[in-house]
Amino acid sequence: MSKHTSITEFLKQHLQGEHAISLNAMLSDVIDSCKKIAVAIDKGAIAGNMGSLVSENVQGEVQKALDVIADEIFITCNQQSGYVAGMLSEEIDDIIEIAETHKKNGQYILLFDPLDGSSNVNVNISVGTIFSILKSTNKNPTLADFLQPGTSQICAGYALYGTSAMLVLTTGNGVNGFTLDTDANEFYLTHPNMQIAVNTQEFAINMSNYRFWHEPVQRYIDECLQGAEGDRKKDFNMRWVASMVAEVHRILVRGGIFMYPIDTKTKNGQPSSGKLRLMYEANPMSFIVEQAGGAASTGLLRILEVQPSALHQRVPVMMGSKSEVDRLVAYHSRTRSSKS
Ligand code: AHM
Ligand code: MG
Repeated sequence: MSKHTSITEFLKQHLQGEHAISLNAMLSDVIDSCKKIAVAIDKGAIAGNMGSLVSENVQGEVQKALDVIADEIFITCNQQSGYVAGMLSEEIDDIIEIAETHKKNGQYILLFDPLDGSSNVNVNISVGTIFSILKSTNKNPTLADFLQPGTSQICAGYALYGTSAMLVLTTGNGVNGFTLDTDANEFYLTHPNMQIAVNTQEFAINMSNYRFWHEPVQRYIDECLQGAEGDRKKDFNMRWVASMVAEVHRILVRGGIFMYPIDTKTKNGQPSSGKLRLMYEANPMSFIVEQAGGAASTGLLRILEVQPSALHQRVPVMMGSKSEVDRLVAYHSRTRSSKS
């Protein structure tokens, strides 16, 4: 018997209010899918799960990239509770409709990135799954039902497939982290009431984009790099895993700031609006970060208050220790007011 509380027991004890029964059923399916994805990741190349394309191996067997496998697992498992009315995946352009037989009590929308950081798969570095749950007013949700701001989320979480597999969750009442015991095939509460340190000396950003950033982000990073000799009067450390789940998890454990800002690059002739997706990356992670005492901003707006206009919309992301996010927001507002 583990001395830790199992996630099943924890949810039974802690979920309260109007969503308790439905959330319990939905989270049980989310948990199952994350366990299955963890197994597929563990097997890696042995199961032919690597590579970046759906392809055939020499025996003519179909090999699938892990992000396709993770997506299929997540979609299949999460139709079972009967509470999900519609889904949105990073891997699929359109809304995923749920068969009538699967939505007896369909009142919720599940949004997810089945395998975030998947460029890390072939080099055996941490990846994760991110999810967000919204209430739907409609049993057959339309685009308008999906386009709710992050403040409407009733639950968000991520699984991190790292040195151990972990599941981190919020239902708007703090953040709790669970570690997968692979022998028992159960997650146990190992990180209760996670809190982000207010002050930090660690930042995460893809430095290769420096010349494309706007001035407030360049200024913030310049000051971090100047360290003890500069205005910040302290040295900073830098990390970049290229997996948002791993960066946010590190911030929950030891503080720091993670940024994927807007830049001056263009894609298909369109100006950049950041790399990360609002609905199933930025919003769930912002909900978790705020619930752990941190902050999350685009630089100009609280991420959770951004009104979505498209399912796969991208946003600039700055999240983590509150004092650092506040500083970045102040740099952005100074630039804005000096231009007006
Ligand atoms: P993905 O959803 O296609 O994996 O992309 C999101 C990932 C984030 O996890 C990570 O922060 C970022 O992309 C890494 O970007 P870069 O390739 O610039 O390092
Ligand atoms: Mg992603």
